[in-house]
Amino acid sequence: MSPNELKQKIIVKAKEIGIDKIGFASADPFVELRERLVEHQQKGYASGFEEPDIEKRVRPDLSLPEAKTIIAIALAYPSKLKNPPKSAPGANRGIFCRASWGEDYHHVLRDKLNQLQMYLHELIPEANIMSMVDTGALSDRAVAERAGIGWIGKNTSLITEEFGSWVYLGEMITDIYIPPDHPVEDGCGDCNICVDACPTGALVQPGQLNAQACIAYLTQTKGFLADKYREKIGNRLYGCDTCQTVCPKNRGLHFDHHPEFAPEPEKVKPLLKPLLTMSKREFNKEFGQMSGSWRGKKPIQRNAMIALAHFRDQTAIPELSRLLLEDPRPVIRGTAAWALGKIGGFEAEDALVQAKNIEHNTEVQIEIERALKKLES
Ligand code: B12
Ligand code: SF4
Ligand code: SF4
Repeated sequence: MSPNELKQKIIVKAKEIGIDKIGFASADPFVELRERLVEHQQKGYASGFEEPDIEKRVRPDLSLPEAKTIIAIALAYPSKLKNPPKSAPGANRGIFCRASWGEDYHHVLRDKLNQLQMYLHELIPEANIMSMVDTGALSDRAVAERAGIGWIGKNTSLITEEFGSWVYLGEMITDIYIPPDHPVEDGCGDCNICVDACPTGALVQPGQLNAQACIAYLTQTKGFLADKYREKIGNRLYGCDTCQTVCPKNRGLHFDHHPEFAPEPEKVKPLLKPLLTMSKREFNKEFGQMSGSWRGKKPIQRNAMIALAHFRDQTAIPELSRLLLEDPRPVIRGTAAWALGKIGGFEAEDALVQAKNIEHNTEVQIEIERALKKLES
């Protein structure tokens, strides 16, 4: 079979198993990316979630010896909620980003890649293959860009012509030669909407992200959230979609043909107050299937308190007070103090005064002092 025939067969099979877009790239080192990653690390812009070894990130042959080709895939996910439940007084809601809607995408893409891998093995039994989605060493976006799946926008997302940036990415490295595709042209032009819309200025220049300032990252941290970001998070519980929802290339695009990614409105826009009292077991039962639960209950609970403060939800005061006075986790007590200071009122002040007398943790004490000062002013 010629390399071109092999490529055509893989493309046909990919369609059959529900892969929305496929592209082929050489497995040569990613030279330009190396420079970007070094700069990224040196400037302290990395999130810490990515593979730390830059050589592994830019050299596919360190993942698979004799690597020749990378097969990149993309799956579209929905961008709209049908009949979204609305926040109401005393029943405010948070939001999970779209990449967390439905079943965890890692499982869905891995399953598709496994099917494709089996097919390639049927055609070429001696092929060596290695697949990855998100958690692999390579930059999924750089691979997809080289394979012609789309271009990297100024918001750093990989944007496809057909599905906009609402796509998950994955790839398969193999030691079989398959003729490569060519990168597509940059489609941003002089648009700069995403950079201007970013609430924290995390897009430091077109295409470059300081992950440490990105809300998508901040919602996933487990410690105290820096003061300057608390107001910016709004009601986001996990992730941030702002630089994608404002993008004109995403306008009107919504694809719901993968039943796995269908969002359950009550899960992706959940009521906030129940999140404060949920046990670990209940949390896992409710949200465990979503990719947005990978960091566990604590960050979501912390973000839920910040969201309740954002809504100035007076009905949350009893629960926030209980957390401030009784929760064993300093981050939860301290954030509850901050939220009470923001919501205000006698009841909130009373809880803060009580907590001031019993609190032993220095960071929490500082939060309580600050909250009380805010209420005085
Ligand atoms: C760490 C990580 C994060 C971090 C950092 C994100 C970032 N932009 O670097 C945080 C937690 C913030 C994050 C957030 C999100 N993530 Co994320 N994340 C990753 C992960 C694991 C590694 C990314 C990485 O290496 N970043 C470091 C930078 C330097 O590398 P890179 O982004 O790949 O580099 C490209 C561009 O940034 C650009 N670039 C880099 N530096 C510079 C400098 C200049 C001057 C220029 C012009 C360009 C440029 O060029 C590179 C390609 O050639 C990938 C999976 C993977 N293994 O690749 C998923 C991934 C990038 N994330 C994904 C998603 C969906 C998201 C969110 C949309 C989720 C959400 N709604 O909250 C947001 C988007 C935020 C954003 N604006 O990027 C998808 C992206 C799909 C797509 N269509 O692009 C990926 C590919 C996961 C997947 N397999 O589908 N993520
Ligand atoms: S995900 Fe949100 S915070 Fe991060 S760059 Fe985009 S708009 Fe900014
Ligand atoms: S908003 Fe404009 S600049 Fe940003 S990614 Fe979309 S097209 Fe590009």
